[in-house]
Amino acid sequence: MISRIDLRGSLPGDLRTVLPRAELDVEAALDKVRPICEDVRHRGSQAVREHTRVLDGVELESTRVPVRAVHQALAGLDAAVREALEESIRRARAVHRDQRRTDTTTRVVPGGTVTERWIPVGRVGLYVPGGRAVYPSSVVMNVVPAQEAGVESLAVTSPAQKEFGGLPHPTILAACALLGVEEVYAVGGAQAIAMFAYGTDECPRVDLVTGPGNVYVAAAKRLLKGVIGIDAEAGPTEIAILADDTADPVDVAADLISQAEHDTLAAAVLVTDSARLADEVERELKAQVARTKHTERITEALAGRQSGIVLVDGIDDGLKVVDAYAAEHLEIQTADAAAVADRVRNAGAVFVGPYAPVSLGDYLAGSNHVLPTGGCACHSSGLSVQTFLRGVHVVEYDRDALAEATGRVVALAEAEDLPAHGAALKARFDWEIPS
Ligand code: HSO
Ligand code: ZN
Repeated sequence: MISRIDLRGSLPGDLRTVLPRAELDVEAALDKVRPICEDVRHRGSQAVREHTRVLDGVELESTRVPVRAVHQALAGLDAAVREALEESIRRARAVHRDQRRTDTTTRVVPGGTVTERWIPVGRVGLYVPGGRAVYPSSVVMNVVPAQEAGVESLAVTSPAQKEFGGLPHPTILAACALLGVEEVYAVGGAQAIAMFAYGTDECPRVDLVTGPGNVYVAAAKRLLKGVIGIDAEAGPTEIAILADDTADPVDVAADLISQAEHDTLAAAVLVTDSARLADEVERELKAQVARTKHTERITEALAGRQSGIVLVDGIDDGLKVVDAYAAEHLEIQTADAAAVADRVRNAGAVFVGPYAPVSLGDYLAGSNHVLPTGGCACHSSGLSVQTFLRGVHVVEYDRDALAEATGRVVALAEAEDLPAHGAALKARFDWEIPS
């Protein structure tokens, strides 16, 4: 059901090849989405509506969802789900509010300062998938950091659903209402990304698009990057667990299964120095998968080459393995888990000890669940307030400070054969280089 990789004895030189990763073929989808994006660019919302009719089977009167429908969806939301979403928003806001950076001013020389000002992106478009993956929690994880960053204009789009009268899924609309987002579009796929990138008569263009989507959405984002800013490309979900003999096999198995539930390509990896735990987790996986709802999907994910149980000689070696893997989510279930977690270098998010499962982070910890996948955790961060801010340097020098800098600027400009650069300073001092 799940493969074993035995690294006891010695670790391979290149640890990154120990666990292969599942990949989406975004390149292949580019040819399909290119004409759609071009069409939307030239014909605006009419093209968006036509592609929605052909691809989603929905005839849209307008691409924009009436504000009334957004509020009606909230009125129809299950009370327990509403309460849980409200608490999820409250905790996420608390964490993301604390991420806000303050401007810094550095006095470089007397009379010369550089201030780094953090300015929110003006208008953001958030893509929310429809179909099998209906994730109101992802609406929270994208909207909250944008709002806390101070983004003034925020639009959400999600595919039109035939069974909901051509509107996006009602829990998506309800989550938007709870977050105070009233600008929502019933558009999915590449046409949604093109609508945001180029703007239409019904939807003003945005500066940045975030949010997960299928392979066509990923392809459109790759194609339109530059026209708009995009977040990282989201690959299949990954969980890695570093555990020793003290971990509970029932919990470890349940956590591996929880993320395997997302997708047949999801990766579930256990790294342990305990052969006993490995055996018990394997037994538990079999028992629990048989009892869960999405047995087939989970079985395929666990049996895939992207999942496995890795045996190592000790936690030090285990840390080397999980660092090389750079998982989207990493759980530490060892004695003194906090000390082990402190030594982790590469992971999208780290979950420490027996009472911090990834599922808590998916919904309610306050942390963000949009995290780097595919090994990108070694160079990228998850979604945060920072995603929605730009740092702008503001340079202020007075006359004396500029005079003091002129000789060096002229020397460097000449070294680069760009004398006009030096001249711009000399002109201010009647072409004399101040001494
Ligand atoms: N684990 C997913 C997020 C999610 N889980 C949404 C449930 N709903 C990627 O971090
Ligand atoms: Zn999840």
